[in-house]
Amino acid sequence: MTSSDAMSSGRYVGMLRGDGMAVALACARFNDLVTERLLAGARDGLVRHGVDTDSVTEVWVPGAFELPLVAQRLAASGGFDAVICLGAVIRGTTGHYEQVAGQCAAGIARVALDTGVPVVFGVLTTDTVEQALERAGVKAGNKGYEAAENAIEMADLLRQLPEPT
Ligand code: INI
Repeated sequence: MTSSDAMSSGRYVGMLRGDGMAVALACARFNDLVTERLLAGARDGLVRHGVDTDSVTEVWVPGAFELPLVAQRLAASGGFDAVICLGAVIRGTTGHYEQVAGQCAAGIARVALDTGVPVVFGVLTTDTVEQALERAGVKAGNKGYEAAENAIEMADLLRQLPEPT
């Protein structure tokens, strides 16, 4: 569906067409055995759907808790069509799982609403490292890849929708 089709039908659907898009990846170093795989999956998803490798920016932060601040800087810069946050919060390794996971999710949602830029939650929240690895490409898909698709779909949808007044 093209933008003009959408205008005439009143139906908007984001498509997986990443050509011409600039995307930022914010990745947490904590549990990097998992997050490196999410990053590889996200890069794969972006390139497969037409995003030029040179238009992908990669930024590392210490842990998932730091993702919202960096996402906010990236989104507010005006230089990106979407920001993808990647992390792995694993219950088994922390006593403050709920706080880290909760603040990360809430912060990311807030950045998207504050900036109007799609900010995707590509953060695994699992009980064990094994479960996280499974969802990072070993067995049950790759959440990084899915995050890339969500980012492109949302960025494409927003480029079709009317601008805010
Ligand atoms: N950060 C993570 O990304 N994943 C975790 O599982 C985790 N645990 O287990 O605590 C974690 N903690 C660090 C946190 O994100 C911050 O970097 C730290 O609290 C400093 O602000």
